[in-house]
Amino acid sequence: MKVTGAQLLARTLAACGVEYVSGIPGHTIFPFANIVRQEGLTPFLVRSEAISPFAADVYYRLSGKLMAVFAHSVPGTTNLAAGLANAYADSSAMILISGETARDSLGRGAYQELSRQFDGDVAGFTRHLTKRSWLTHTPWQLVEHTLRAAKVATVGRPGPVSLHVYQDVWDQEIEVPDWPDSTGYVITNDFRPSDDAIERAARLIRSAERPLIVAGNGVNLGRAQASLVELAERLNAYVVTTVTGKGAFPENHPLSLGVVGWVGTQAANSAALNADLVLAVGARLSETATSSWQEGASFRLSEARLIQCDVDPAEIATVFPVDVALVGDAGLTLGALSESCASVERRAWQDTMDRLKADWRARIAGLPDSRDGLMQVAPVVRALRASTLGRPVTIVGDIGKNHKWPAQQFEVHTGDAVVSSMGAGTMGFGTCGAVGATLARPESRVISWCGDGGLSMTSYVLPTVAEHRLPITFVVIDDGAFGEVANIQEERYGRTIFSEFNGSGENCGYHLRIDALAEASGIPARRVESPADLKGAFDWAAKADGPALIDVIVDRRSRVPSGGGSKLSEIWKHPIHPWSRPGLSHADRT
Ligand SMILES: Cc1ncc(C[n+]2csc(CCOP(=O)(O)OP(=O)(O)O)c2C)c(N)n1
Ligand SMILES: [Mg+2]
Repeated sequence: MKVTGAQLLARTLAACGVEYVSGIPGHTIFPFANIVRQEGLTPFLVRSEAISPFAADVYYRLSGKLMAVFAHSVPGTTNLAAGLANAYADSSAMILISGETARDSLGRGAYQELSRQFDGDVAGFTRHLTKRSWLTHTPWQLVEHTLRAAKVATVGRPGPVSLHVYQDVWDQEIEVPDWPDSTGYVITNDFRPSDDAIERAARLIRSAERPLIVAGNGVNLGRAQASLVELAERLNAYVVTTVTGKGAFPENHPLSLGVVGWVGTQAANSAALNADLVLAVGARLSETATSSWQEGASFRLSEARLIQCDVDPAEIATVFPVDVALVGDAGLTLGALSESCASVERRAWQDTMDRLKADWRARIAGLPDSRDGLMQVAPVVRALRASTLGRPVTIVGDIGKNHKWPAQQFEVHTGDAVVSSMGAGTMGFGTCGAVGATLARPESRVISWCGDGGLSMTSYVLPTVAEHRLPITFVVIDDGAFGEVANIQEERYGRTIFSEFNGSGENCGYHLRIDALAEASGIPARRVESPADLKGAFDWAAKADGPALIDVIVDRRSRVPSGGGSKLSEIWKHPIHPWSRPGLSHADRT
């Protein structure tokens, strides 16, 4: 049978389980765009290429399935670079397909060719933002490279991959005996630590008096939430999560202490400081989770034993030395530990933690709705939680101070998902990423939680969402500023610059009408200026048959309460070299 390169690629993607293809065509990639629907894939048109990788990133995190994102040579591919880099930093996967200049024209500076240093070199550009890139010269390679790309993207630590296809390859016809079949080419993540390593870890866990489990993004990516609950209950051990690990453990569970680190809860940070054993699962022990690695801020790891489990050995013992390294899939590792450990009563530790947790809850419940007549953010989180009880919710959080409130204060229940980006932390993740959430978890209520800066930076998402009638509720925390930046500037420099939306003082009182922007795009919107109107707005949005937007006007000076972790504005004050501190000697550790 005779087939074209474009048909081969589309078929191979389908064979690898890809359902959605998202992007914008240009002349280097027309034949592929043309064939997508015919080959059983679902096209998803966006208003900017920048949307597609964020959508694919969140889609992969929530479904474990790859989305294909395509772009036209230089302008299209560079336009989606931020989302690609963001996925790479947070270990999320997708397949990027980029059209490249036809081979006969290479090196001449053809229209939309990147060729000053190397001929047709968009692949060179994406190389730094992907786990692996391929330059595809023949239709046969389209099959082989796609099979390899699907495997590399998802096995071990996930990451985005890219295929760069010369324009002339799309229409080349070849004779093939059969359609591509992925069986045997796409393998699974069933790596598990050795029995010996599990036994050494179990021995430490059994002898610990104050063990603490720190669950990170790897638990969510590894879909190991149920195994985590099983191990925590088996050990009777408390669990804290990182921000990206939020949702890995239900926060209404008696053993949950919430999020640890910069935006953590007092209970989580106290537990991390006082634990004598930390079991980190799929957690990098990153800057945000450990309060900039400062000893004695969120963790005191020089005095605690550390067991670190990760599918990528490169992430183990990067800053903090470990007592046991467990390299393997999160679910399989947690399962093996459950089989090797038993429950221990730790009354004094439990009493202390339960008291700290109750104190923290009371503090959050008592946060005022307004200060000096200006709305705060805590009541918005409370209204969101109240309006989503009884139905699974998926919150995709953008970057900025706005996302700290849900990270710290939204109580996630079984079946809920909260998706955040703490690797590259790119604005637009929460707005464009919510698109992928609706495709991955249509049964849940999808919330895009963002700031006015993030929404206006990516406002092309509004017509995209309206066009597809995606049931996303945008909750815009509107403080008329790049509030995170403004707050840090005020704390550190005593003034703001490049951060308040008032034309640098030239146009005082300017305020973008985000509700009008949404309505002009076809999304019904409400502007909320008083806490008393929050409930009505959330109830209205819940009933919307399609997207809705709530523009919440809040105090520019609002700040998330400190749960003990160190703030970004403080990190310059401290030395950040935990390895230079005295701690357990090597002899103690072995
Ligand atoms: C693409 C991008 N540019 C710049 C930054 C740096 N940055 C972090 S938070 C922030 C301000 C966010 O403003 P907004 O969306 O209004 O949220 P707020 O902090 O006001 O809640 C900026 C500029 C970033 N993270 N991503
Ligand atoms: Mg803002």
